[in-house]
Amino acid sequence: MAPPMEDIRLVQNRETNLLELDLTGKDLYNIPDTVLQHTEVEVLKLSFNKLKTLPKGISRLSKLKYLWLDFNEFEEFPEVVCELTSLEHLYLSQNKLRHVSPRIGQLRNLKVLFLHKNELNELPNEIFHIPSIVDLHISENRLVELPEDIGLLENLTMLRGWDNQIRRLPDSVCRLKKLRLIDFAMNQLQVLPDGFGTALSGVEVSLYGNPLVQPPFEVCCQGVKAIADYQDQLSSAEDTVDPCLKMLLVGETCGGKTSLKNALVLNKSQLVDVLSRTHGIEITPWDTGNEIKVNIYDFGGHEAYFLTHQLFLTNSALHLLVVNLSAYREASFQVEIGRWLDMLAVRVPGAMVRVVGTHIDKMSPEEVRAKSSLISDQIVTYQADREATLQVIIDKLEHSMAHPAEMITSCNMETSFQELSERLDKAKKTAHQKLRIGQVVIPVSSASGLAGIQALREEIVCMAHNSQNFPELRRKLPRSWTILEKLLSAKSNEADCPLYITMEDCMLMGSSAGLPTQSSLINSLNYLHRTGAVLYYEALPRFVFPNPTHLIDIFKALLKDHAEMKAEYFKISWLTPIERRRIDDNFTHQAILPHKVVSSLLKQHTGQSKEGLDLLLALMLNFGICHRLPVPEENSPARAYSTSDRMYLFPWYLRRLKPADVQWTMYPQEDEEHIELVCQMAMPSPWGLFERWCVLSTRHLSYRQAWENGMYAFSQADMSVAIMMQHVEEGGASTLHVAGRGTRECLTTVWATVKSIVSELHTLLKEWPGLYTDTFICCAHCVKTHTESPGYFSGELLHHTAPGSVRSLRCPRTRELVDVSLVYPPATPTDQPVSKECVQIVSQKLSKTKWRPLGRALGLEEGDIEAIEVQHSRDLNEMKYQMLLCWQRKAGQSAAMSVLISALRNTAVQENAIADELETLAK
Ligand SMILES: Nc1nc2c(ncn2[C@@H]2O[C@H](COP(=O)(O)OP(=O)(O)OP(=O)(O)O)[C@@H](O)[C@H]2O)c(=O)[nH]1
Ligand SMILES: [Mg+2]
Repeated sequence: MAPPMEDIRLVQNRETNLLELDLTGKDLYNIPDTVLQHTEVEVLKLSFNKLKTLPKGISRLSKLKYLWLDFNEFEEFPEVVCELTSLEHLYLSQNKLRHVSPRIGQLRNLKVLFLHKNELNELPNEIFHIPSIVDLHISENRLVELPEDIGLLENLTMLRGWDNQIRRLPDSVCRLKKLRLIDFAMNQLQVLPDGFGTALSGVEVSLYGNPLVQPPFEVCCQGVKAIADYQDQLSSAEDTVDPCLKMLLVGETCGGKTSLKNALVLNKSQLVDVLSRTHGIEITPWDTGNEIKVNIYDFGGHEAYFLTHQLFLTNSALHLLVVNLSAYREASFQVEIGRWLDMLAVRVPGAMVRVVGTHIDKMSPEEVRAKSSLISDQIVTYQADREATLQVIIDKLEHSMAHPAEMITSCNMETSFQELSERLDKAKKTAHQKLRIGQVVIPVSSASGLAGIQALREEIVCMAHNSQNFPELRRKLPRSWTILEKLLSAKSNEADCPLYITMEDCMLMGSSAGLPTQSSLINSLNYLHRTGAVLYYEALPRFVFPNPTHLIDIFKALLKDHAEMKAEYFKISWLTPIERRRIDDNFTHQAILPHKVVSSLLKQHTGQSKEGLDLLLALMLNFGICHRLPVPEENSPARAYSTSDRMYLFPWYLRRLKPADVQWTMYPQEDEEHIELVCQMAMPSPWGLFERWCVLSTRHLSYRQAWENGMYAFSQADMSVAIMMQHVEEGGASTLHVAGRGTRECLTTVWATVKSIVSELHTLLKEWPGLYTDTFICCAHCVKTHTESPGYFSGELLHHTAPGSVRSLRCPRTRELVDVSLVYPPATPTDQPVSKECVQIVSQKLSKTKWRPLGRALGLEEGDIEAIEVQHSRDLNEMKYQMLLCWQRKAGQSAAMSVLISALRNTAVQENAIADELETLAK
């Protein structure tokens, strides 16, 4: 059915001034003749229709610059578009095209060519002879190769080809000097072209989901710089690394993991006593008698360890999900299997998983068969449900794109559209990265007789040998890297191996291994960290932990279940009964422990010196495991809640509900503005995400009350701005909220604080690449008017500023007008970076007691501050200087003069004289 005539009218776009004809989502099978009469049209939008062909007459639209034909039903390439020689943008994605006409080469002005999500096996070479192309999107096709001629696209800035079957990238991609993004995730790439890293320096590279061997995946996911360094080092000398498979035993407590490990390694039954639970993680080498060695990571299945487990998960490992088959019931699926699969799916998407059923010595063969087949069916349903959940998201996004009138979630239609299509890409990529779960349960008994153990052993060896499963097992590395690994491993095997090696010592090791520069050393350390050989965190750049198990001991000391933790501090002999009662009270109700107790527990478990203890605490803070409570100002309202001791809050131990005295009303007061951001996920939130988010956010906050699923605080920059963070879990889905409130005068601070906290969340979320999330800005008008389910604006707006002319926007749900300053954050002035001279001034003049508060006001983590203190404890000026450098390094371009000046004026710092001096200098 043709759309009514009045719909077919030319409109001049207010922003671009181009003449547009918009027929998106009109269910068109053919293009109405009236369209062809508009020969002056420059933008023709025909997305989301049912078109299979284009009429010849379309060639009359000779001024056409933009042609949108995506989400239609083209099976044959519409040749006639090749006559539209003014075309600059051609969108043909989401059709069923099997080929592209070579005549496309006639479009000499083409800049953007979108062909993704079709059925293309190959592309005509002519595409690569259109030098004007800047953006080529060929993802989600069936391409197996790219021609060398791609190197001729000298203006190309964006090259997206994810989800194809491409086996190698042509060497000529290294000639694409203008490239900013290259995305070939989810292909079949094993080897990258020589010189790729150096030639494409500064380019954003996405290569996950490829069986990369050269460079290894762990190097590629660190970006081009690491690739360049690897390739550079490799060119001087290479070593073949002995294959070693990382095998993780995961699953519920008492599933039989440790007993299974014993059976595999010792080849005899050694059942674990039922009370000897595994604490943390135990790593055991297993000699399979085969060329492939295996390192078994045995994870304690108790909830207290869930947080830290995730830190040890890496791609390219084999995961055995161990279940007590004898005790298994249909209703146990979520606890025994589902939530473990959830954890793996979001943390290491695409990982290889096998389910092992233990305790079969207690079952009849029929029972084993029945339960195994029950589990297999449940896994199939689980996977189908997960796919369906993501499909719902994908369908919704496609629907929004097809109905532009409903989807306006910002001032600018193009931004909304682009944002939706990015979210769609993300959702599709997430859906694509499925776990590789074997659906057959492997039945074993670790009791005498070891039924099924030999078969499991053979299966593991067989899987390891299959290069499709673990292509990276047989890898070549730069000789300098393997030497460094050997040196570090020798160190970790020494009887008195220290917890950490300083960067200075590590540099010496590096240079004797042939890594002359610090950056080449760091790349190699990052690689070793990702393989699990050492631990090296960018947030603690001066320390390398040669023995990961030592760190596990530390986690063990502080992450236990409630009862065990209580038992630990009750054992501390030097506490008086009164002290003990107070500590117990604080811990039970507020999850707070004083410094002396934390130190004592760490000391018991790790035997560390004072310096070592401070470093450990810094490490805890960096991991987001606990945070140090600020010591409030003498006259601050927070004073009543805190003491002058150093106190640490461990959010996982919080069991209490929201305390009644939290002064946050359900709705904002008349004179208050309310800015709220919501992060939605269609599944339970990953373990520890909310707690770690709260810990890391505390660097922007001052005084807080925390409870099991929430935190209430004030902005660090202005105590009259209140912040509330909450975690809501409902019907298998979860949302994380952060809301800020203050009077209109404080609106800029409200926005700034909420933005910083959201940015902490987005940084954290990178640790869960398989998790699909959406961030929204809650409609402030809805909140103010107590609307039950408020409308949502796109979270992308956080990164934009409102167009100057717009004063208000319509809520996407209620269509009511809302003030634009409550939807878009205020523009931040672009100002000058901090000069060396200013850094000198601040480090000389800042008073002794203010360097820590200043570091916090600048957004540094407690861990950074403590690490600086440990390293430069004898030189105060150096400490201040390093703190500022650390801030500049971390904040990058945002390390502006205005930020430093306002931090100096912060209530906790109050170095106004220095701020004035800098201000004068800035003028
Ligand atoms: N009969 C029989 N008992 C088993 C088998 N596997 C484990 N057990 C017993 O089951 C209990 C739990 O076994 P563990 O190996 O400690 O279980 P786990 O999964 O390591 O437990 P956590 O360390 O707490 O996560 C112990 O009492 C074991 O002796 C088995 O195959 N047959
Ligand atoms: Mg165990």
